[in-house]
Amino acid sequence: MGETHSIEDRFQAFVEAENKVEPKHWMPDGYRKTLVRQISQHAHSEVVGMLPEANWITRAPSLRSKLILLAKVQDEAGHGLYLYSAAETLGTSRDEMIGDLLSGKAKYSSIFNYPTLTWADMGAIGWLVDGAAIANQVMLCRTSYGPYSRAMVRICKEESFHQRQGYEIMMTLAKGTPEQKEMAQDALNRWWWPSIMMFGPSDENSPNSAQSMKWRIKRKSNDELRQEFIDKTVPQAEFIGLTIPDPDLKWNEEKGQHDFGPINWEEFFQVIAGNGPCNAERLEARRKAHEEGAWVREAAAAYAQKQSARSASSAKSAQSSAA
Ligand code: BYC
Repeated sequence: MGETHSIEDRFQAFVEAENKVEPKHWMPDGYRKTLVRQISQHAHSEVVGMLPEANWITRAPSLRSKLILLAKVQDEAGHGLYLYSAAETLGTSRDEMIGDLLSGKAKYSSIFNYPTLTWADMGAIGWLVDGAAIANQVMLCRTSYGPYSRAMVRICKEESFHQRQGYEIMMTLAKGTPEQKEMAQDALNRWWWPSIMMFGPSDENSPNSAQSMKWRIKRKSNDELRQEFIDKTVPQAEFIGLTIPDPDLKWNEEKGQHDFGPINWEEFFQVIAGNGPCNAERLEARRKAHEEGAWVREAAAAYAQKQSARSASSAKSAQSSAA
């Protein structure tokens, strides 16, 4: 008689064979819960992430830069929508997820709790924040949950445009007047460490990583991705003549990667606990937008109801004329 395998074992073998899990498949409760947490937090990050950049749309220095920034911010809204849709396939409603964001229960990326003080911050966000997001999201294109993985493929294409948009701003400022170069350097100084923190706590302090790696939700660890991002970004800074604000940063020939200085984890944990420089302001802006959008949701619901009543009554009359 052959060995009997539990349904959990079969699920594990299924993901290890690089199959994609689809909404109608059986999955462990923990797998579903982890995905709803991660995908909804990812969606919230896209939507909250629109705020620091939207702050500069009216002040962009040219029509060209305004158009590009506007398109980028709209892309982030689109990413939020794909991601909420992917999370909804797991059986949690969008209303519930948004409710958790507005009540402060759900997290969103720590990075969006920092202020955008100058135009150079638009460059630093595109270059560093979108650059970090790409490193994480290229890995997530291979995640085991089908709808999440497919959303990531599309999002990554747009993110690479965003990263270039940011780097172009930094390059222009770095080649500009001494004041412009200083502005670019100041933005790099302020955004570098928060961008490094975006990858999450170090592997030994990451409670969700081991299980997520086992289920192939995550394919690389927080520290691996952080290292990849640093190694890729350091030469980009050198190329435009800017200095990464880390005196301990140096190439380690033996390891074939950069060594870098200590991360201020106290700051990171404060920010994700709601005590960052802009947490209250960001949530307030989202709550206001949600309240002000109530009429749109009501109108859409009333329209949907009217349409379904209309199609129900036409189906009924078709039935009675057939009879
Ligand atoms: N910020 O066990 P860990 C964008 C939380 S938006 C806040 O390692 P996990 C863009 C973590 O949630 C891109 N919280 O967790 C948009 C967990 O808390 P809970 C956003 C963080 O899930 C607009 C706890 O710390 N990208 O690109 O295995 C304009 C322990 O962590 C953070 C994504 O969301 C953080 N940085 O790994 C421009 C990517 N890090 O939930 C750009 C998708 C950790 O247990 N998410 N925490 O209470 C992921 O890949 C993973 O969730 C993470 C964390 C790598 C972030």
